[in-house]
Amino acid sequence: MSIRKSILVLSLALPALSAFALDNTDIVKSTQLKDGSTVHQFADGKMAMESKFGKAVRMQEGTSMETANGQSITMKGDEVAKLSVSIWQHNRN
Ligand SMILES: [Cu+2]
Repeated sequence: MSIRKSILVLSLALPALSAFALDNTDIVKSTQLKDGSTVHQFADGKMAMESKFGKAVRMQEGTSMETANGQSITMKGDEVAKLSVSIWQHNRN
């Protein structure tokens, strides 16, 4: 059985597991930062960092970030696990 098929079977078997229901529509806003990373904002207002290499990375809540167009954003939350799932699902397709 392929990995892809076992994931499908697993997600059908566990419809109540919220992580499997998560997709990129949970991200309401993605902002490119000056250093090449991206800050994603979820519907609940919390944020997660994606490095310029496309991996979910940690950032201390309250950290000030500079956007590519020179604005300043303050980090809210640190939803690294949530973003990891979104990135994983995105790359799977
Ligand atoms: Cu950040």
